[in-house]
Amino acid sequence: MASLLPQWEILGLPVSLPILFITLFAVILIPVVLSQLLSSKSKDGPSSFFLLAGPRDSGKTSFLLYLQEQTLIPTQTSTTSATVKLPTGVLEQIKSEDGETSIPEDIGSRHSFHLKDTPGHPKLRSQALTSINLGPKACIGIIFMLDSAVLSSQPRLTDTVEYLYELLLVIQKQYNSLSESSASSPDPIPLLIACNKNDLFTALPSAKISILLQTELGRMKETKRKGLLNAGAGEEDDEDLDRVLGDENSDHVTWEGLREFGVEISVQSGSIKSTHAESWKSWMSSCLDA
Ligand SMILES: Nc1nc2c(ncn2[C@@H]2O[C@H](COP(=O)(O)OP(=O)(O)OP(=O)(O)O)[C@@H](O)[C@H]2O)c(=O)[nH]1
Ligand SMILES: [Mg+2]
Repeated sequence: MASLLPQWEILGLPVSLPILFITLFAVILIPVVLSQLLSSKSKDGPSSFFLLAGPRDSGKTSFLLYLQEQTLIPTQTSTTSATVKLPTGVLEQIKSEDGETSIPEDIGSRHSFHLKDTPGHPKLRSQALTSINLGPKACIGIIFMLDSAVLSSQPRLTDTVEYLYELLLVIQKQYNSLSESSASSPDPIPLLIACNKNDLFTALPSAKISILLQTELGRMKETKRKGLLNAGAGEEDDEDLDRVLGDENSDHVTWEGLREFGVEISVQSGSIKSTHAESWKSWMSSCLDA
């Protein structure tokens, strides 16, 4: 029986209409689907990374080396940023009864992520601040590492809070412009305040550090708002308002309140020295899974 469907000839071969459609469908759709699949895995790519920031000597480089080597390795003060690629298996290390850690063999190298270590010296902090990028294929999450054992010293507390304030302002500014340019509000970026060195007896617990930081950030904000009111005498100045963290009508800073300004904060204690970093690693895993 002769086919009712029209037939074409390509290179002298008869081709029916359904075959032609299926071929075109495969040729056009397969590359599109493949590129979508690959871009959804972009957290593996070099343009997506965890940013490691925080004051000097807090243990940022030690944490990076700890993830690589599973032990505390001697470090030197960082003067430049360094990015390393790590398998996601390092976040799922198994701790045996004798305290030894190992990476499960089957997941050790399946996927990877990048971690960017930055120097904590006040003059070099711009390296971290300019790395913050809330756009697509950018920061997966930010780890702000601090030394839990020095926060009872006022100068060290002020230094830590000044850095955190600057970092949160950069996030807020970027989030504001992202929100203005997109129809729906973008997701806040996850930020872990990693309270390191809790093996030291002067270390404060994370709950106390959390309250201390919110109070000090509030104080810093109050000072900036007061300066603004006195200087501006009621005039609005966009540049100065950019220096106010969170709600510009309040002196308070709370983690919940900062959520609508683009950041989701979690505060967790740990110690690289006593290989106690599980909560930081599971926070990183949850960012990769999100
Ligand atoms: N007691 C204790 N010491 C730690 C811990 N983690 C890191 N250190 C020590 O803290 C010091 C500073 O560590 P680094 O990793 O170099 O600090 P950093 O944050 O990279 O410092 P900068 O590069 O100057 O910004 C080193 O002597 C580490 O051995 C910890 O959990 N407990
Ligand atoms: Mg360092």
